[in-house]
Amino acid sequence: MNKIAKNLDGNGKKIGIVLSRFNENIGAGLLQACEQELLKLGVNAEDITLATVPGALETPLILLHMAMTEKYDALIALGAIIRGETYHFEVVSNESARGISEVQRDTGVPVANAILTTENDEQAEVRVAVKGAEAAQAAIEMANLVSAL
Ligand code: INI
Repeated sequence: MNKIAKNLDGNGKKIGIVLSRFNENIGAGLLQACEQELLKLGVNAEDITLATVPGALETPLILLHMAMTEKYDALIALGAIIRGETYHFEVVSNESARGISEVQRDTGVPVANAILTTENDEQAEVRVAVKGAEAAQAAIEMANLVSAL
């Protein structure tokens, strides 16, 4: 059997990040954790491109445009959708997640989804560091896996 090993080496990888500004403090924490992890995995700072959008619903469109440039090995979506702050929580959560999945399926560019969906700010705050770092790891692992196939 030819087994492809998990590879978290980010050296030379080009990463695009789309950050929703809607819950700005949570977004800032996710971005910090994500960027720190990308650098730790060997990604060069100049190979990371950040675009910000008003809310999670705008994220898939910008991911799609980034994917279509063919400049990125993987993309990362960051943001937070907090039930207590929206009467249309389900619409924003479901549509943004569906759109993000469609981008990776339709373009073949891996997209790590770290748009938090939580009941309240406190739940989001405790997940920020872990989710930001996990998104970075998922992006690098998937980029390497795609190029190893
Ligand atoms: N966008 C978010 O990223 N998080 C939210 O919690 C949120 N709430 O609460 O509604 C949210 N809504 C905005 C939405 O993503 C769009 O920006 C808006 O509908 C304009 O298209």
